[in-house]
Amino acid sequence: MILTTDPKLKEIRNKVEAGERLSLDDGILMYEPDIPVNDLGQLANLVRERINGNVGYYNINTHLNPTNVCVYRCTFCAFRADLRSEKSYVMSDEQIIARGQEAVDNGCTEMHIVGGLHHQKKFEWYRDILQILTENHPSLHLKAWTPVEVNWFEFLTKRSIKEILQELLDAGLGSLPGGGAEIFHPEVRDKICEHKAETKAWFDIHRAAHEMGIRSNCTMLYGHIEKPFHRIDHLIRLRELQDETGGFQTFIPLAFHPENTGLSDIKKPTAVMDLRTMAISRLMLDNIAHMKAYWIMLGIGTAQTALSFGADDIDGTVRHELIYHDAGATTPELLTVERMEELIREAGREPVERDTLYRKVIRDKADPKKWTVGEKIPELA
Ligand code: V47
Repeated sequence: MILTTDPKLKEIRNKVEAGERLSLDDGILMYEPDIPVNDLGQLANLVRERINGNVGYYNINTHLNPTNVCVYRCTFCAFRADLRSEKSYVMSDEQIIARGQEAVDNGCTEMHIVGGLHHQKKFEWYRDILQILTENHPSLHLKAWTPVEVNWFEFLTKRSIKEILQELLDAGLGSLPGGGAEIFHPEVRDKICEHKAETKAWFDIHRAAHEMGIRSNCTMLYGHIEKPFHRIDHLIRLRELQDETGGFQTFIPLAFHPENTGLSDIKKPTAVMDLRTMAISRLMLDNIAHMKAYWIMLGIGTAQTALSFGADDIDGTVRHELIYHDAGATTPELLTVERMEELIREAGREPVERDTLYRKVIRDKADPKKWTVGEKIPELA
């Protein structure tokens, strides 16, 4: 039940209660600083509970960043390195297989794989990372390579998006992660990640993936040089592709972490901005089933609170995360399943383990490292 609503939100509240779509102007209004974040939270919670009830989803996963060497110099990135820098690395096949083994030993269902665009590596190197993981650890779902990598593979191979995606599927690709979206509007994109996969390329790749039956996630990097208009424009562009294909599973708003980046003079977004952005995202993206509060990036307390501000998922146990930790994240490197469940319960939600494709995971009671997938979690009507 909604207890209070600022009079300026009356029309928006009526639309949300009636299940009507919010406009660009509605979105921009919700970012006005005098709009109480709690009122937005209550509205977003209404939508969240309508779609996902009282459940708080999580998964057991690990990250793999095979190299940090990257041809691009995105101003917000603290992870990338030049080939000759002391910080640069490239993982060997043996190291990658060992990471897969560690993931299986820890009961992971998913490996999240993204990395730099190494100018001395061919497409086949990226493809074969999936191949060797699939051959050695077939139970892992490989959520791998964003449109930034796929766009680079197009440049390297001169093949079409669908040919590339088909080769990746044949090598074991399970789904696409949501990264590389940053901010789509050229006024911002051209300043923070010039040359990197352009907005049209990002959408063409997700569209092609969805047409091939590959599910994907989507993100937005906020809290740097963008304005509310750019954020809402970004969300509406995602909503439009989702109307067309229905292929996005979850949206992850990503708060900018400034440390060690080219934008280190900017302050990290506050928890209030994080919660406002989560709530507005839930309200604007009426056709995407899930909203992730990525605890690594938000911090544990804000991620828990976000479960009442529109989010229904706190991502995974995570292990070996580098992108945020290189940029100053102070969150732990991983959380145990017990801790994840405890945090979700403490936030008043019922923890449910899901796999990457939002199917319930059923664990073997005698040996929790063994699991099978259960029913698919219903999506939007
Ligand atoms: O694309 C990079 C962002 C993204 C910084 O699909 C930064 O389930 C903040 O996409 N401060 C990668 N953000 C992470 C990502 C992701 C994370 C969790 C789950 C999923 C999923 C996807 O991180 C990049 C970029 O937008 N990023 N550097 C930084 N300093």
